[in-house]
Amino acid sequence: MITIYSSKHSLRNSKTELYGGELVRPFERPERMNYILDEIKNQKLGEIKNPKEIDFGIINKIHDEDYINFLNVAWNEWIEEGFKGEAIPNIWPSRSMDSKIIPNFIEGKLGYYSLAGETSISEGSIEAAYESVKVVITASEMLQNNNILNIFSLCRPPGHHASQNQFGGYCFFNNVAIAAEHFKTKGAKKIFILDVDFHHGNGTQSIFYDRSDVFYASLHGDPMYAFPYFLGHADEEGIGTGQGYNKNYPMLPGTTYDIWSEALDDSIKKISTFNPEILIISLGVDAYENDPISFFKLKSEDFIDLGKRLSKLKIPTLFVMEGGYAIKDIGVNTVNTLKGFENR
Ligand code: Q9C
Ligand code: ZN
Repeated sequence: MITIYSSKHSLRNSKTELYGGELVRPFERPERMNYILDEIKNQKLGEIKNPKEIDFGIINKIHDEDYINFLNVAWNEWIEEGFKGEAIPNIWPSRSMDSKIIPNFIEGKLGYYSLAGETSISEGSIEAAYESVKVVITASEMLQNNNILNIFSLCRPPGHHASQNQFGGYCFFNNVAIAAEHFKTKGAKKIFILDVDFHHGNGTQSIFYDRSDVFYASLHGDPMYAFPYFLGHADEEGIGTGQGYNKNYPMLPGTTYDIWSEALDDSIKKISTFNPEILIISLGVDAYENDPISFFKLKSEDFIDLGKRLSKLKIPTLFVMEGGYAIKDIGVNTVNTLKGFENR
């Protein structure tokens, strides 16, 4: 399997994450990629290629123009104010003051355009987010043009928490959503996005919630107990034309592979029935038993079986990196999934 990867992800190197009342070094850090690259070589997954230049206009089909403009200027506006730290949101238009008016001052804009407070914007963060989009679009084009059956888009920063108009959960642009839109513009009629990251992909769900051409299904920690808390319940099934094209499998703390794989098998039935031209996997490996911020109990060998079960579908598949924070093991867990898929 070919991997698309850009070393420019390291432009995203924020020093702070608001966690447990402290500012800690972010869980989503550049070194994550080194462990994955090492394991790609170790298990001889295949070639690693750089992304090509792309037309970033595709981002406008998923994200609102004012949100994109905000991301483009946020860091500069923040430092022009003379603030000493990184840009961390700290106030939101919440239930009791649900304003649609966008403030002028950067602190207000940060709240308006974010869904959580753990993701600090730092110098280079948004440049890295654009590079991540380059990676996923290059991978998508190769999958569609070169008559190959699978490809790995080693994206960083991740994307599935980013909505039309909000960043958070370590995500700025929704890479899988942009890829799905790309496939549509190139003629695909139906895309299925299966999200196996530990966290619910609230951004991806929200983007496609009213559409029947992009089916979104997710296996994740029950939002009663896990980030992003306010989306991802089992009764969220889509709206309007999108009714019946969204499926959530929230699961409880301590969930092991025997339970998790039942949900997986159910989602695989949904994929077969929907019969998409392209399958996109939001591949987070934070369902792993030793992940520091998650509560599922998948073992490294379970990821091989995950890949194997997905491969039975025989649908052209784009794997896109999302989360995974058990730093030393994310390489093994990621490449196990891809190898499990290849050795069908
Ligand atoms: N107590 C991704 O995996 N904070 N994002 C969690 C846990 C945010 C995860 C705090 C986690 C975001 C792409
Ligand atoms: Zn995650």
